[in-house]
Amino acid sequence: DVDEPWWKSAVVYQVYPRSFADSDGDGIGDLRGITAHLDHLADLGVDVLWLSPVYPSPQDDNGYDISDYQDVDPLFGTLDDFDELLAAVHARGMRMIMDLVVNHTSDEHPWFAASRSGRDDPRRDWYWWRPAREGMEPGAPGAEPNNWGSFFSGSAWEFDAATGEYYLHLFSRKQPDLNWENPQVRKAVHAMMRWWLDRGVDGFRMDVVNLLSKDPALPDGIVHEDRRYGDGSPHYTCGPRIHEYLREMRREVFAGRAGTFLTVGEMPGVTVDEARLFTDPARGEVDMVFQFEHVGLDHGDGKFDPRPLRLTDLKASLGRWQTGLRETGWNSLYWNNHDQPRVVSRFGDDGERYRTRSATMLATVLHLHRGTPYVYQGEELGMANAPFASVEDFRDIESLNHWAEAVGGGADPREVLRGLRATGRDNARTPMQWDASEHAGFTTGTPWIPVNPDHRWVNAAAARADPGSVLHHYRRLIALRHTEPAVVHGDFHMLLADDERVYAFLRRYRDTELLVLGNFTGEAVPVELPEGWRGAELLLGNLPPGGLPDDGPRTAGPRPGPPGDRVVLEPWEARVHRRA
Ligand code: ISL
Repeated sequence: DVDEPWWKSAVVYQVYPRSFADSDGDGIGDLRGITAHLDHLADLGVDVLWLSPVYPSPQDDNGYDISDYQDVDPLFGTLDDFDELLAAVHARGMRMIMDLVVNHTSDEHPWFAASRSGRDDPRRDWYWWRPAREGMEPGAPGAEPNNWGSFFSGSAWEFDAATGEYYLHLFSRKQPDLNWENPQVRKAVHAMMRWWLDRGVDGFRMDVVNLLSKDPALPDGIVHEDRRYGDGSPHYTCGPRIHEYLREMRREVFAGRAGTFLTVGEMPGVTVDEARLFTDPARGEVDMVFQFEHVGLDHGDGKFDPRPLRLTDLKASLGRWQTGLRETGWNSLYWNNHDQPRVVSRFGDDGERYRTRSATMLATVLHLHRGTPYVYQGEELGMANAPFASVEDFRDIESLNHWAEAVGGGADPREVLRGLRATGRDNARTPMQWDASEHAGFTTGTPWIPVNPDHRWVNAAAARADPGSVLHHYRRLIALRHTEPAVVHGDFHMLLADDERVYAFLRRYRDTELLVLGNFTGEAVPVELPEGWRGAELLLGNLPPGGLPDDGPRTAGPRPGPPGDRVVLEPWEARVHRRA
């Protein structure tokens, strides 16, 4: 194992700065706020902090629209504050990775200002400029260069009257796509990355990095039923030159550098087969990817048309990723990030009775898979979706644009609101809940988005004081990864693939075997144990150490193993058994 990369046994914690901790009372989280709360991360035992964007930005997409790659937005502080944070992270033996957002810049980035200034500007070709569709009046309805829709509703093209052409934006119109075909663009990005590494950062989480290479012909996409725009994704997802770009980046940025780095590529639409290529160490592209299959299983006709998850679908999907990257490559494991609704509301039960139990069950199942787990701020407290009452409560451009387009197109506003409440990204963006005080200890001012009222009972201070809290369970899971080699290196074998209620699998490493069981329902469920697990040690479970109220007395600490070949899992119970 000594030859294995360090990040295989690491756990990453994502901080979304705007919502983590506000040190100056302006209602927006900042770098000094993060520095002041680093012991929370150190106590959890995480190895890496992933910092979502803090660069200067008009904040059209909360910082994923960057106007200067080599500075810090005054909202979040200064470069000095950044250096202090980085030093404090390192002083605690942790590493820090930056968010690298280079599929697009802000339209207020000087590169784009130059590019838009005239058709002959040397930077014109740094972005995707195209004339109106053949034979159509520039700027007229339907004259866009192709039929692609944007991720944030509407066309992916914006007409620029000054030069009479359109520019491509897969996200908001304030996020023009960079043209990676141009070698100068790539060189500029590489130089910027080296600048951050020289400053001491330990790697990058690469935003939508599998969308960098577009088919330069930019062909129309297929228009699915009832849709206004075409689906351009086959023409930009894992496009023709993507592997070349990533290998070049690795070579130009990391080669010959002392230190140990982590790169993780965010890759919507990536398949297992592509991911194996991206993460094959011999190819030198990225260390791991974020795939999206398991967080799309409860989407219907798009993400804002939620439907119930079928557990068998989840097992089939995650199981396929485990198998697909078994020999070559590596998985990242996540339920949550700043784009996803809260997992306890989504796949668990966020009511008072089963919040802790279901959040710890979900954590156990995820963290016992093979791969590198990511914890998103507040997940370790069991933070839940926000009780948004109307569209006025939302801040996110994706949700607001979707509302305008859907309601404008005649959809039932109550249905649209139902979709936003279930999957809107603001669910993940309410402030971190530090304590039970008015604004949850997040700010002394007025938070940019209201705190979740459940912070009165779901908060870090209360969790710290309660050994049965979600927080302490995450701490135990992270510690287990650091002490039990089978968690990191064990192979993965799915059990009960057809069971709609229980998630079960084996991990095997040398002489150690782990059996993981998770009840995905609020009812007691009997389970037939596989051969030979009778009486096996319970390494970790999520029932209260003192036992259930009407369950008879139990001693604290590990409970004895299951008595027979059949066990009954309590509602939302999780167990990790070990035998050697
Ligand atoms: O949540 C989504 C919209 O349905 C995702 O498709 C999301 O946009 C996608 O995961 C890309 O996310 C990343 O890039 C976006 C940014 O808005 C997200 O916050 C970021 O994580 C554009 O930079």
